Amino acid sequence: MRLSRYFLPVLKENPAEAQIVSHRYMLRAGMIKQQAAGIYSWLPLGLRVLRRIEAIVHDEQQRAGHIPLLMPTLQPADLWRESGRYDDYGAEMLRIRDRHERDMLYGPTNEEMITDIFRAHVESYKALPLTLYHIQWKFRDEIRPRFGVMRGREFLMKDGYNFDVDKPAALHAYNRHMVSYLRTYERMGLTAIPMRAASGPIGGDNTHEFLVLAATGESEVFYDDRVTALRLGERQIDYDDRAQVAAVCEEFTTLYARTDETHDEAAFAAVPQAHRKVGRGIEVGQIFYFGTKYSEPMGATVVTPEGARVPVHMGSHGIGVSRLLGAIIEASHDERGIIWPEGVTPFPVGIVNLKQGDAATDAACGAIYASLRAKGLEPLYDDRDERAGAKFATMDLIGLPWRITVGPRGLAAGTVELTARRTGEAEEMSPEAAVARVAAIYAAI
Ligand code: P5A
Repeated sequence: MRLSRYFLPVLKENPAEAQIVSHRYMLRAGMIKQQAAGIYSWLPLGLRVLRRIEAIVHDEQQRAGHIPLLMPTLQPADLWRESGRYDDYGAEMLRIRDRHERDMLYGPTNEEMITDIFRAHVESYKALPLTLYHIQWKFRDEIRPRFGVMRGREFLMKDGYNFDVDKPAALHAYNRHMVSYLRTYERMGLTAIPMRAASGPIGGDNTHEFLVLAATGESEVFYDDRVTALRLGERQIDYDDRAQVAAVCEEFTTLYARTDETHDEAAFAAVPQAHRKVGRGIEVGQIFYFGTKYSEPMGATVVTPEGARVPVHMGSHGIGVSRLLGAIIEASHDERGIIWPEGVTPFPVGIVNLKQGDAATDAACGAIYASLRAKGLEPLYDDRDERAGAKFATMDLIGLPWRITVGPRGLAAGTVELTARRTGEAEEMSPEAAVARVAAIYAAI
């Protein structure tokens, strides 16, 4: 993408309404624009990151055997009357009436609708286990939307729902989600710690939240700091292997880690003092097992091998897709701007032309641009007629992990400069070597 032809409405000033760094940088980098409290347009740069995050979520869900579908944002109130949640959900639910006076709502979550789909089409235990998921906009009329996409009213969620014949099978689905979430967050460069939590309006008593530690997080968290060193890494997971999946969950949930809702002072006191930490975290996901809470009132049953008709055991599992942009920026930035991890960056590399209009420099930039694209890497090429300082400031603000700087002086010696955004380290090398290096970095992730 040539910056001269792109739409990147960067702000020079710090927007007054932004209280935390991720919100400030998302506005300044021209990623989002607020349209109403807690409701945002996704501008091109923000959309590119959102799509990258979605792609990782899809990839890891499907690796775990979960099946995508797409449910609508608007739902009939009658489904929620069946589960009993229509009245319980309260003021957070946006209620709408259509021209036929039918009660509708903008979905805050989809337990009822997925249960309706299941009961319409599934009869036998032979269809199980089954996990369906989608990535879809939700609306919750939060009383205090704030911090940009972090606590929006309209926000993008991945929500998945498992259907199993009995509790042990459903607990395996719960564990499978926990492990697939660990991998999902790691691919985004995040450490998200599963913490025992409270279930709220979703229900059930088995639930974990995934927290990214950050001073600006909305949840108070209590943890043994050895939990922050755990990594799934490259290990192979067989998602059908109940024992292996359960062992990973045990590894990640044995050390003390709880949100304030389930915090237990006595148990926390048993953590060696040097490891006992109190902090704040951003909730980037939550998983639930709630048994037959929806299947029973809504009649979602299967016939077992013994011929009995039983309500299915269910759970639901959510990732805050749009919130993740904020969480990643909170975890990865400096005083000049965002530092995207390679896994989610909007563009893999930026090209800065130090002397726009100089024939040799323009040609070298054009060649680098073309060869990166030929390798499937879309660079952001700053071909504007601007001072070098302004170009560097834009690149630093929008946070591309790598930058290739091209100028007449370097070219005379046959070199360009490859700079790492995170460390600021720069290396001179031939244009071909810079392209090869960037390609190798992205081939490895
Ligand atoms: C699980 C999936 C659920 O709704 N039902 C379907 C269950 N869980 S949850 O914890 O309430 O939400 C899942 C994740 O969505 C993100 N989230 C938000 N993101 C931005 N703005 C909000 N107002 C908001 N509310 C929830 C969180 O990351 C949460 O973990």
